[in-house]
Amino acid sequence: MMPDLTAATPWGQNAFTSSGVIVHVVLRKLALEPNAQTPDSMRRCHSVRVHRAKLKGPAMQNLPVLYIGNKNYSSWSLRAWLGLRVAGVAFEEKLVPLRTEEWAAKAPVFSPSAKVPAFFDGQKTIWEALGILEYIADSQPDTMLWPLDVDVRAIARSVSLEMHGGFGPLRSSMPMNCRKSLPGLGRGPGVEKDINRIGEIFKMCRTRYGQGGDFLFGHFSIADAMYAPVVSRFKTYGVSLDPVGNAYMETILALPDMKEWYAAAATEEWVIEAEEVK
Ligand SMILES: N[C@@H](CCC(=O)N[C@@H](CS)C(=O)NCC(=O)O)C(=O)O
Repeated sequence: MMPDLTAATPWGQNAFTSSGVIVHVVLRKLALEPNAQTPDSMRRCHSVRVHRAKLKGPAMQNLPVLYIGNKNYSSWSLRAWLGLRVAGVAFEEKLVPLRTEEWAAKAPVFSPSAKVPAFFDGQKTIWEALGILEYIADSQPDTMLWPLDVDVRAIARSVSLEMHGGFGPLRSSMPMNCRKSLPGLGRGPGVEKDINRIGEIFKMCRTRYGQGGDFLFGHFSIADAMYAPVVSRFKTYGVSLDPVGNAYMETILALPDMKEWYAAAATEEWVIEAEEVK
């Protein structure tokens, strides 16, 4: 069992976000169109934020902790963070800046893989963005993080895993950089093929499975969390898709949680030269 780092604060406030501890509580209600795969009990309205507060002291002690890296650069952190936020999971975030001495000291302690994201639920640590989101989907099914229908869920898992293990050329040539606008850059070998495949995925999901809402499978799912950093990259490097894909990208970028992530990234002062495309 990993040590309970939630209670320990030797790292100090500087290790965390500029706003300190952020606690986010949302009653996620799903506003789905009447849909054969959605029972009445699950047809609630989507992402209604009813409470957001900063809690201090004892009130936050039992919250799970999500360890993340720099918001400007850490695409895997964004996947887990956005999934938890849109799903309405209450958590405390702890940001440890990548490639710093602080990182070298802490990462092996908070995560078995020494990578972010890592999620400590008070008893155990879960790592890998997809592993964390799968855990929330399993342990809190009301979050509706996967489509209900088994067949549709299988497709959602397939596209999520395609993202988890694929698109290496795009990921290395177009590192996530929320602060920058670099249209036309990042076109390394193999990137065009990745862009085309991602465009196909967005179009296929939206047209076949997206009728119940604006996301890949209608309501927000893990698949959207997995592709959110790709949308961010396409914004940074000026990648345009077909009208269906472009509308989907607008939906992701307009999410209030996505905007909050961007606003925090804009205030970060760390610069990782190796991640900066010139
Ligand atoms: N497959 C992992 C990837 C995690 C990952 O590579 N995270 C990066 C930050 S975006 C990291 O921790 N890098 C630090 C390092 O490699 O030392 C996941 O899905 O979470």
